[in-house]
Amino acid sequence: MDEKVGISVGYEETSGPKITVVGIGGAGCNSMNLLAKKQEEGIRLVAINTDKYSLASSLAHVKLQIGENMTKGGGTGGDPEKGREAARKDSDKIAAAIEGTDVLFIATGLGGGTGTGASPVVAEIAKETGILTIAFAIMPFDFEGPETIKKAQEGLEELRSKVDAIMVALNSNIKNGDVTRSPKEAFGEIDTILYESVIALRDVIVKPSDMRLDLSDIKARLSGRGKTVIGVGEGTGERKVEEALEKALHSPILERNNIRGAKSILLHIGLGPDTDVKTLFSIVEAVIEEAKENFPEVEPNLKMGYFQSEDMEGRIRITVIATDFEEEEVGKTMGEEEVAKNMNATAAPMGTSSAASLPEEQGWDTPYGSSTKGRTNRRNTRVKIPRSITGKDYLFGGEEEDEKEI
Ligand SMILES: Nc1nc2c(ncn2[C@@H]2O[C@H](COP(=O)(O)OP(=O)(O)OP(=O)(O)O)[C@@H](O)[C@H]2O)c(=O)[nH]1
Ligand SMILES: [Mg+2]
Repeated sequence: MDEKVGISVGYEETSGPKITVVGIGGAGCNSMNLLAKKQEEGIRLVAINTDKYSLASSLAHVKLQIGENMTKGGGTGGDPEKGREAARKDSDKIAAAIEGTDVLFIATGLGGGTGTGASPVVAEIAKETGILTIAFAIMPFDFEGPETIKKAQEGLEELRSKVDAIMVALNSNIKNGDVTRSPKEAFGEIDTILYESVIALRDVIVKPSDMRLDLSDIKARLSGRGKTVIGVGEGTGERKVEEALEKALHSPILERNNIRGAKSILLHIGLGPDTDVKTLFSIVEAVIEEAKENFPEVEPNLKMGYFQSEDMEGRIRITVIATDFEEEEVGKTMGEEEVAKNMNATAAPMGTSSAASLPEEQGWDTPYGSSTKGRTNRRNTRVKIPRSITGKDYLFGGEEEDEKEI
C-alpha cells in the first residue's frame, strides 16, 4: 500500500494556503476523481478507505487503508461502527495525512459503513488541530431503502456536529438533471460540484485580486457555521451575467439549491475589461435580492472581492459562499397554496408526505424529510436579475410556465 504521508505531498507548488481534500469510503474517494485527474496546484488529495481494492485505483496523492486488521482489506459491509473503529485505530496516520492543512474538505457518501463511521472521526482529528473543515456529504438514493437512509441521516447529523460547514448533495437529484446523459456523465456532476467548490475556494484565497478576500475572511465566514452553499458559475457572451448568476445561485444536485435566507455571503467576481462597474454592482444587488427572497427581514452581511483580467474578456465568473441561513417557517412566508405547489414541484426524494402532513420540525437539512423549509426546487428559485443588467424587469432561470409568477 502506497502511504506517501508527508507534509509537502500535493502542495509542492504552493506558497499559499494549503487545501486538503480527504475522500472517505467508496463514494468519497470516487467523488475526488475529477480533482485527481486535474492535479490542481496547492491541493492535496487523500483517499481513506477500509477497502484496499478501491484504494488501488485511486489517483489521490496519499492513500490510507484503515482498519486493516478488522476488515482484512474489504469494506465494512455497511457497518458505521466498524468504520468508526477503523478510523480510530489509525488516527495517527490520518493526523499525519492532514497535517499542515489550512482548509480541509471531507468528501464522503453516507449510508455505508466506512464513510458514515470514519468521516466524523476524521473531522474530530482535524478539529483538534484547528483546521477549518468543510464536509461534502453525498446522501443515498431514495431507492436504497429505509435502513440505508436512516444510517445516512444519523451519519449526517453526527458529521454536521463535528465540522465547521457542510454541503449536502443528493444522489436522487441526479434525476433532476438531463437524463439523456450517460450515467458516467450524470454522476460526474457530483464530482464537478466538489471540484468547483474546492477550486473556487482556493482561487478566492490565492488569486491576485483587485479587491481581495483572504483565508481569514473564509475562516471568519465558515467557522462553526453549519449548512453552507458554495456556488460557482461562469457565463460567456451576451447573457454572461445571467448565465453565471443562475449557475452560481442554483445547484440542481445540492440539497439546498438556493441561497435564500443566507445572512452571511462572500461574493467573488472575476471579470474582463469589457464589464463595467455598474454590472458589478448589479451582480451584488442580484445576490442580495436572492438571499432576501422569501426572507425580507434578512439583511445579508456581504463581503465582495473581484479581479479583473484581460483573459476574462467576454466572460464572468461568480463565486458565492453563503452561510448562516435563516430558516423559513412553513406556511409563514409562503401561503398554503404555494406550500402545496412547492411540495408537488419539489423532488422530495422519498415522496413521503403532502403539505398537510408536513412536520414543521423537519427542515431542509433532513433530505428525506420532504420539508419545504428554506428548500425549493428550480421551479421557484428563479434568480432576479436587476433591470440594469437585462434592460427589462427581472427574469431568468426556472421553467417557462413560471414566467407569469414574476
Ligand atoms: N455519487 C455517488 N454515490 C455513491 C458512489 N458509491 C456509493 N455511493 C453512495 O454512497 C453511499 C455509501 O456507499 P459507499 O461509499 O460505497 O460506502 P462505504 O463508505 O465505502 O462503506 P462500506 O463499503 O460499507 O464500508 C451509497 O449508499 C450510495 O448512495 C459513487 O461512486 N458515486
Ligand atoms: Mg466501501
